[in-house]
Amino acid sequence: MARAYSLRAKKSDRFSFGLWTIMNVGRDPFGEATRPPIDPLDVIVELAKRNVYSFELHAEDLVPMGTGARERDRLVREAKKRMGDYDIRCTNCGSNCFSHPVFKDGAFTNNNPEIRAFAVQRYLRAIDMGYELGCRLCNLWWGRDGLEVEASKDARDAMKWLRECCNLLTEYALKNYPDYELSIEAKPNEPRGDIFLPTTGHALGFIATLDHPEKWGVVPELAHVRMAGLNSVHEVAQALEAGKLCGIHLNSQKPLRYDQDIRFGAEDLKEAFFVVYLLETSDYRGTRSFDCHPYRTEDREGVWDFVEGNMRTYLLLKEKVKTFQTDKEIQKMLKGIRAKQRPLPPTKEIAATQYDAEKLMATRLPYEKLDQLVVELLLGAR
Ligand code: XUL
Ligand code: MN
Repeated sequence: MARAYSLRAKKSDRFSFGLWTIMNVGRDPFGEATRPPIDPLDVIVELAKRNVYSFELHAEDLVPMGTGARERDRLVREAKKRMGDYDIRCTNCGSNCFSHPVFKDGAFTNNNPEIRAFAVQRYLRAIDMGYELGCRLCNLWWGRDGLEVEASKDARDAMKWLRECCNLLTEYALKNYPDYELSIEAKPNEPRGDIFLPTTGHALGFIATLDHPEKWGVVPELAHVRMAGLNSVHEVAQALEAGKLCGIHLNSQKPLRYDQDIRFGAEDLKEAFFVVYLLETSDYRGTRSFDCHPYRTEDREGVWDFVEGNMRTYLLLKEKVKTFQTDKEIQKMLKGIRAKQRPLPPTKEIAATQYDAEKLMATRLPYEKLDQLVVELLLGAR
């Protein structure tokens, strides 16, 4: 039967990949690389050819640490040229302050203020580079900012240092690029035993304490939420409802395990469906960005199967969202369950009302049927 929709990505789908996801060579803590590296400039072109809307990067993905100023300028020029020639944008430029051994005990929360300042400097340069590449978001994932040894840092100091560094970045952005935004990507652990601000909720609480909270948002990553055994749909929903969703990292993950970072939808289709539902039924205009990597068993060709797979799953789930919204049985059921919504009365009235618990609990909640309908919809039976 011919499909009424296409599984081919369009620029208007706003798909995005981190350069580092494609540059991943399959190394893990127990094994060496299993495929050859791909040059970041080639990654930009290959993504563009597949109708990917944008890429994200750490400045160091394009310009490795230690590169001289002239070579840095050449690489940025070359990236811009390829972006123009092949029609692809850059939508987030962060900094890698986690790989180099200087950051072995953290960047923004290192006990050494000189290392903290060095990390800030790297982010300032990432903001400069991002601006040159036409992007307006600097997403911060402070992977090494955490600890294993509780005695080694006072977590209250860590909060103050994180705040100081974030405020410095805001000051710089406001002064030089007033339309630049910053965001925090939370993760509970890995590579540290515990990372500071482990969830998006923690990040939102922290942002409220910054000098300019309005400049800051969050970029939840589904796998990070699932690593903590939490509900990624709710995390994205909270960020959306707070008007703070700057971006999203889509991927997949078995709960409570090491950071698996696998293809979107590979493990958790129902959760993935409800995330797509949130993105597609809200006013979110950001990218649908994939932050995962091909299985270690893949060769170079498999990397592009991985790219296509992420986008195809998203497009399929987007179609399922439309079916969900037009399925008469599901919608009728939802209408019944969610009833007529209205604001609660004033406390005076609430305090004086006689609530009849027996009567209130009699409302039927046909959740077995509802959930089965969603399962059938996802399985293609509706
Ligand atoms: C790590 C992770 C990072 C950030 C970018 O788990 O998600 O790749 O997205 O630094
Ligand atoms: Mn990520």
